[in-house]
Amino acid sequence: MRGMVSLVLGLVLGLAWPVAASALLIDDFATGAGGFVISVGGSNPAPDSETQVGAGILGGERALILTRTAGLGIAATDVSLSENGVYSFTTGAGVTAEGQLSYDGSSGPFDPGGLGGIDVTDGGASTFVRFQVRSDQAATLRITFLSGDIADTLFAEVVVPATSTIGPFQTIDIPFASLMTAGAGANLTSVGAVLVDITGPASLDLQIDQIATVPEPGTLMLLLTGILILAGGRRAAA
Ligand SMILES: [Ca+2]
Repeated sequence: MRGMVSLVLGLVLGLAWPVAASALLIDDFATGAGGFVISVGGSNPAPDSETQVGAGILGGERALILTRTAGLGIAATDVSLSENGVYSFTTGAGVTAEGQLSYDGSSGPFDPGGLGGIDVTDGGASTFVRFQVRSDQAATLRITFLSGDIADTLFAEVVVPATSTIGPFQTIDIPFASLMTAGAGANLTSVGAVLVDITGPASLDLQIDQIATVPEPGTLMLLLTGILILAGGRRAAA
């Protein structure tokens, strides 16, 4: 009986541990470096974009998009491999822009079903989407999940507090339960595309270190405690 309990415990831990520990990485910006600058002059809106590929990116590909919306100075965006990979959004004095990271698994036109139905809940293990982000001014991050139709989404908007682009990254956790619905919503266990939008004031410098879905902090310890209590009870009974 004790051998059976150990076997069952081993199987449960073997199944539960990697799911809970790994979470689901959307992007840590450690692959697919590059970027571009929207230069001084011209007219607005001034859009530009670049497709970047890498093994660590959800769907293997990200589109880096930036649209200058006011001011005729510089706006720039890039992914740098420094500091374990960082996404940067930068606008000059008097310049505002809208940044977007698009994950749809393809380099063609945006495909709201392009990822083919990814379970961003990790089979239910992940209940939050987590940003590691820092910014020199308050800015707005919006994350959008789509399941095949551009009009049907789950989304959330959060304000990134002004800190610094030199200090540590801030952790912002958004519970899946707090996502808002547009149209018919989306299915988090069958996601076809993920969008991250950045907006803020002029002269904004914002950086993202990582985007992932994660278990609620403490969930793993509760799970292990429950398993150990269960195993202990069975052992006592045997
Ligand atoms: Ca990173």
